[in-house]
Amino acid sequence: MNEDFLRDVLEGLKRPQPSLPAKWLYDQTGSELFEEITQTDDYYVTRTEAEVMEEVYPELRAICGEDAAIAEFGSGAGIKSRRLIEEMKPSAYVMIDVAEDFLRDSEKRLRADFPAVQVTGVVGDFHNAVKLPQSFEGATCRLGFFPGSTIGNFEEGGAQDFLSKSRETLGDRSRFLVGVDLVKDEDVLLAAYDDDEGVTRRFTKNVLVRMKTELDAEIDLDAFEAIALWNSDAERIELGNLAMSDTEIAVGGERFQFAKGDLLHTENSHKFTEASFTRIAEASGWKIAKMWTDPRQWFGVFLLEA
Ligand code: AVJ
Repeated sequence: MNEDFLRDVLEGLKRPQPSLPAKWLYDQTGSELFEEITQTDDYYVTRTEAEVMEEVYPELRAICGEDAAIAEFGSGAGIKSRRLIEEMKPSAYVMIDVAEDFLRDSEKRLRADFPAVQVTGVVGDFHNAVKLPQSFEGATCRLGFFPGSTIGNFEEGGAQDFLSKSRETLGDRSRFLVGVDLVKDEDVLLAAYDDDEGVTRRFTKNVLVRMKTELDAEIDLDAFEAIALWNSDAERIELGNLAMSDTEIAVGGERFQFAKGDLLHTENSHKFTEASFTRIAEASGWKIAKMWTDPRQWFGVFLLEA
C-alpha cells in the first residue's frame, strides 16, 4: 500500500472543495498519457514552446559566451534538455529532482550521449533552496532552465515562492530561462485541456483508476467525467473529475459522498501575461532581461537575471 498516496487522498477528500495533489497524476500510465497529450492537435503548449526556443538558442549563445553551465529544475532526459545541450554546448548540466530513480536514469542517459558535458543529478525538492555542485558554480555563465510552463502547476503563491528559492539556488549573477504559457482566447485554452481525442480526459481519470488499483478504493468510474474549466479571475485552467450522478467513494475505511455536480479537483494550470509574470519574477528578486514569443503570442520564454 502506498501510504503517502493514501494520506493525500484522505486529506484531499475531507476538504470542503475535494482536491488531490497533481503529482499523483504521474504514475507510469499518467506520464505516458501526458506524453500523448503533447502530441495531440489541441495541446499547443509543447510545440509552441519548441518553436519559440529555436529563436532563443542563438541569442542565448551570444549572451552566454563559451563557458556555460545549466541547471534544470526537474530531471530532463527528454527532448528539451537534449536540444538545449546540443545548442549551448555547456561544460556542465545539473538536474535537480526529488525522484531519485528518474534522476539517476536521466543522468546515465545524458552522460552516455554527451560525454563532453559534466552531468550531475542533485536530489532535492525545489520548494527549498538547493546546493549546486562546483561544476555549475565555477562556470562563467550560470543558467537555470525551467521549461514546459510547469511554473503554472503550483498552488496559490507557489510560483513566486519557487522563483525566490530558485534565485537563492542559482545565486548572484545567474540567469534563469523559464517557459510560460500565456493567457489567450478561452476556446483555445479549453480545447488544449479537453482535447478531441479524449487523451486529457483519460489522464485526469487515471488518478481515480490509481485509487482503485493501489488503494483498493471503491469508485464507480462511470459516475465521473473529467472536465476542464477556465477560471478567468484566477487566470487558470482547473481540471478535475465531475460527479455526473450522486455517488460515493470508499477508501481507507472511510466513505465520501459526491452529489451530482460535485467536483474532485486534480490540477491547476495557471496562465500568465507578460505583466503578471513580470510582477512575480520581480517580487522574487529577478529582473526580466528578455522575453521571446511566437507570432500569436501563445507562449513566452522569459530570460531572468539575478
Ligand atoms: C505539465 C503542468 C505543464 O499544465 O499544461 C496538461 C499538465 N495537464 N494537460 C499543463 C497538463 C493536462 C501540463 N504541465
